[in-house]
Amino acid sequence: MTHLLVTGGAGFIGSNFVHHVIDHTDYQVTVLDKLTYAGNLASLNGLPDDRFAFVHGDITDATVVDDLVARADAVVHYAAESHNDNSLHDPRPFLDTNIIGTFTLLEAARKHGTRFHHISTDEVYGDLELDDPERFTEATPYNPSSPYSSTKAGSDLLVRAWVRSFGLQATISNCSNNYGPYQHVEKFIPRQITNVIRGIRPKLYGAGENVRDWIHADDHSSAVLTILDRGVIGETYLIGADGERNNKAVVELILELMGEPRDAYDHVTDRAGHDLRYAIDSTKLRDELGWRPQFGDFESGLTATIDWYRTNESWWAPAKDSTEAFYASKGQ
Ligand code: NAD
Ligand code: TDX
Repeated sequence: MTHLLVTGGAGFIGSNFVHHVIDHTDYQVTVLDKLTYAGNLASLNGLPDDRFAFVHGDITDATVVDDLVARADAVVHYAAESHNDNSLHDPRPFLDTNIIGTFTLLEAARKHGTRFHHISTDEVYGDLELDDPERFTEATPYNPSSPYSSTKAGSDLLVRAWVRSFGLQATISNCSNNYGPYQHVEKFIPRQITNVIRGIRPKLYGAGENVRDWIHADDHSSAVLTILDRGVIGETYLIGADGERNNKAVVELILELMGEPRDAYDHVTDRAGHDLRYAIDSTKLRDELGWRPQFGDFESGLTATIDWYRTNESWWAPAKDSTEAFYASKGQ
């Protein structure tokens, strides 16, 4: 039986992966999570005691990390400071967790010869023009824009160096923007859904022309499990589901699906250095490992996500007022 150590498993995507693994394999899972503002134990409710354990700790703590990595067959590394806007306000935790935390895990995996899968983002490739016919591939040069994406790029390069220099048994995946239940209300889609529920007008940065390539978190999890099981050591795989949409269209769709006028939103101060467009070509993952996304229809995925936020207010309400106060202080 395989025993996975999942870092950041109390976050949005990490918790989705833990549920996915429990539902689709017979693996054991241990989560290591610091429970920052972004971690929520309620996202891990309902997991079986005989297959799941939670450890409260920091991935920069070499003692805790070494002990847990020694007992795992594979590490799946999700833990990160993940929000661009926070990284523009206070970059330091991004360096600590994304760079030093990843380094700490890599050293433990090297020492114990443990299989390692590193979760990363398409943001490491910078951004594309709106009319660029090319999309990101595994061969696109790194060109990150924000403190967040530069620390994720740095962590990817550390993994590559540990593979080449020390023979670490590692793979990397870079995924596009995720949506679905259990996402923190600081992020674009849940912020706008919970604003509408609270009677606050949605907030669009700048003109809203920026394009994101949306994928349901369930599809991200199935892709990561595929790479963990069948990926070639040393390889990078891009994960995406052909879900390009501009932000204005997404806000208008949320308003329509929630029964509000499509123009009932505000334009607010744009994000500094705001990436224009992300777009993923996931041909390698599809052709070489046979992975396919299951959520082809963004509108029905979004409808189910809206329903989830409507019926799970107790999960997100504690973070809502402080998140909006932070944005208001930035004119956003
Ligand atoms: P999240 O912010 O929802 O969750 C991050 C989790 O990591 C939280 O549970 C937090 O408590 C934990 N954590 C933070 N610092 C830690 C530390 N020092 N030690 C231990 N735990 C710590 O993030 P998310 O959106 O679920 O993203 C997870 C991963 O996926 C990140 O690596 C992110 O870069 C990557 N990713 C996210 C997206 C997206 O759209 N959200 C897309 C591509 C890749
Ligand atoms: O209120 C808002 N209004 C708005 O217009 C917020 C919060 C965001 N936006 C815009 C900015 C982006 O163009 O929406 C888009 C999405 O914003 P975020 O949800 O903050 O995501 P993004 O910056 O694209 O990064 C996300 O995808 C890649 C995740 O947060 C990262 O962790 C992941 O690496």
